[in-house]
Amino acid sequence: MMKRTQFLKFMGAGLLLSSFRSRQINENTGYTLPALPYAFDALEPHIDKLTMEIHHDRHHKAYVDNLNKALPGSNKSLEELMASISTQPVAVRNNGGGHWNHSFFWQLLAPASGKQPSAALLAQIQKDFGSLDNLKSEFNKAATSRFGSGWAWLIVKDGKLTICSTPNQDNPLMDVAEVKGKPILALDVWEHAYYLKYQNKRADYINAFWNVVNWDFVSQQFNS
Ligand code: MN3
Repeated sequence: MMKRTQFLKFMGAGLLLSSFRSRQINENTGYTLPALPYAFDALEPHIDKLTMEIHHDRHHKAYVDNLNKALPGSNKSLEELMASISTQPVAVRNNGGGHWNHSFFWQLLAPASGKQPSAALLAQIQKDFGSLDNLKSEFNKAATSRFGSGWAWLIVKDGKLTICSTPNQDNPLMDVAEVKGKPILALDVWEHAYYLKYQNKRADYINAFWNVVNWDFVSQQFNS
């Protein structure tokens, strides 16, 4: 049996240890990797399980870890960072952009459901592009023609829907972006997003992507 004094010492050490741990965690919170809102295989066969696993657990995690290294103790929101990214070192631009872009991307994907844009979003699409098919073909062009690594975007700019693309991990929220606006849909066209399943056939990946667009999320972004 443990004596009372030993027991108290034991408990005290435990409390010290746990308060030290929680202090460590608080100090190190910074930016955190959001969980995927569905299983790794939920987007099969359009986006495969292994790609999703590596993309989220390794690539996105690395952006978060490297952002925390580049900006220790930061309490700025990612949106604040994006709006003043020209004042930040390149590591913050690349990793902060990577963190925002992927956090957004996971949410705008969902298991294939056959759902469509909301009535309000569809009306705006028809106004600005003529039809959803035209929007898709314009978006596909931007995604296919982005040279090297980057993203294709559907944004709201001056009350209109606009398609653009960015290099690397830049996005239209950044003050340095060529075309600025509020993103409502995006596609990651880095090779790490599709190479395991589609190899050099980026166009096949882009076509498959439309099957797993979460139109509920995209419509919410449009309305907000
Ligand atoms: Mn990526």
